[in-house]
Amino acid sequence: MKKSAPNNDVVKLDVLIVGAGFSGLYQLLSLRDKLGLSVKVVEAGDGVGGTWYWNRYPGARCDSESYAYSFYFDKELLGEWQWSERYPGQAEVVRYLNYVADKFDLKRDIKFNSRVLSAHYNQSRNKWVVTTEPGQQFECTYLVTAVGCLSSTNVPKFPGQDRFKGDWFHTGRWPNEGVDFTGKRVGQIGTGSTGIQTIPIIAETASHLTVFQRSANYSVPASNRPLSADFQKYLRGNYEDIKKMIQSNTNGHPFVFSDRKVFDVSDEEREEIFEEAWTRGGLSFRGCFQDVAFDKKANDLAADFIKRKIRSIVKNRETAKKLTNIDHAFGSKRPPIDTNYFETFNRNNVTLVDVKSSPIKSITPKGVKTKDGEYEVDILVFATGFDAMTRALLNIDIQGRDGLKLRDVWEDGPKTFLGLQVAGFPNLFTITGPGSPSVLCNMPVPIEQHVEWIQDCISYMKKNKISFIEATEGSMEKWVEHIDEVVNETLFIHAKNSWYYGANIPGKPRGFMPYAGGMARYRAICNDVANQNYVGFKLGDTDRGKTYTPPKISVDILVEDVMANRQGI
Ligand code: NA7
Repeated sequence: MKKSAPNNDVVKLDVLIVGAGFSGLYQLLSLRDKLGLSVKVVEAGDGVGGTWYWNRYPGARCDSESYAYSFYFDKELLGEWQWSERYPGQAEVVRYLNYVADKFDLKRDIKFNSRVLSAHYNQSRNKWVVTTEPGQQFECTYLVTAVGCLSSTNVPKFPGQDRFKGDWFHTGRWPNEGVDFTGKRVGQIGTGSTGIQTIPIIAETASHLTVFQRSANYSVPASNRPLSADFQKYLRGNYEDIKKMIQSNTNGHPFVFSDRKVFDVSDEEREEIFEEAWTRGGLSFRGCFQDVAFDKKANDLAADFIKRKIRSIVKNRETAKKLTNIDHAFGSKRPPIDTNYFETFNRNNVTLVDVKSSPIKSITPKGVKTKDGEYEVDILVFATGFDAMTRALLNIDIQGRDGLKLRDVWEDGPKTFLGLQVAGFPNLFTITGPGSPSVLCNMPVPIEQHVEWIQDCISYMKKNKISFIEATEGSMEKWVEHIDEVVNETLFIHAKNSWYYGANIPGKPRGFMPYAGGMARYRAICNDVANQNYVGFKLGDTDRGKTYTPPKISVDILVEDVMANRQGI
């Protein structure tokens, strides 16, 4: 790392945003063009896209429907952009984000190839001082992190890994130029949403693919297809209704959960409904009954249906047994959708190795050694996920009031108020931070909500001559309690080994990180907080030495007030 730039090179700004994915781009536009502030974005990659910039692995595809995986803040943009498929591939999402960045002339304010190392709050000047890897310094009043929830990769540390003679890649840091698997023996570790996407594609060209599965997973067909001209026409005429739907329902996806319950219908009728949902494909499968996501007995029937489907697809009985030996409730871990995943195990160049019963002991120079033997491979693919939701923030040395370190505050797990702020870190906003619905939703929906909430908040501060805002300790503690309360009403508690709980990273504190109370309820709470002059936050004016904490009502009462908006997970 080079030395920091001399002081006279410090870039002074109203706002610095970290990250140029969906969140960073829209936040830049919102604060620069709508509020007229001086704003820059710093981005580690050399292009826009965030998680989509890095995740270029074969088969990378969004599991939200394209027309909902879009910005809805600008009518013209909605009218101009046409998605080509039901589920957009990685390259198309990156094209879309470039289109947005160019349309709104955002790139001139983005500093690429620039990774934030530290961000320290200077209390006497009420400024954040931010240092980046090329040694650039920024000084800003507001610091907004738009670093994504799934951006810091998890590469497990197996003994002997550095002695491996072949090439290895993590799906979340895929080389720009791609990887040629033709005629190669490939080993892949991981069968989460990512692994389920890569496996069918790698199998097409590899001489042999060995899949190392630790946990078997449910998956429903994506039924991906080109969007027809008729559907495109329908979209153009109905964006307002779609917007209303995705912004008012529980998970930001363009479907509503059915009212009917699993046991309200006959066995035959239930089978038909599951069958129809399976054929339609995609994430809406879980919405075909109202109680699949809440009631374990209802969930068991959905799980049983999927397992029967897997058995009907996979010809080898042993392989089918490994694939259906699933240890969690359907949807309690992120439910993948796929294209030919289970079918791929019928190929004679694909082998499934169960590394739960026969764990990986080491990586050898030639391949992967499990308890039962060694598998020689030329290329090793780690589809092993992310240190989700916290690592990207903790990788930055963030220090708030009196040198308070975020790493210390989060030592036992992340704590925030609304996922938006942490007590002790004034004017630091964390878009889709832990404690917000984020990964449980179609991401652009919570992103737009956070960006607009932050814009309104800063606008309110300017109008009222308030120079800092900071979550109070009390509201943060109450929010953390509330996160636990709501998750206990869901089936997520049946998969405490998921990355939602931080369980995929050895030594990471365990606790459910996203907010499971539903986007509708969350939005209502955020609106109430803002409408009540930012109850739960401490606001003040450093120039006049005044600090003001809105009295009003406490957060737990507020939460009860909006419980009525609850709509499932
Ligand atoms: P996930 O969902 O965290 O999946 C990672 C996979 O890697 C999963 O099958 C893990 O098994 C496996 N894994 C992780 N560490 C190991 C070790 N040490 N040994 C064997 N297997 C391991 O990440 P994805 O990238 O698939 O998806 C993340 C999100 O990105 C997804 O939800 C979408 O939103 C996009 P495990 O299940 O932990 O036993």
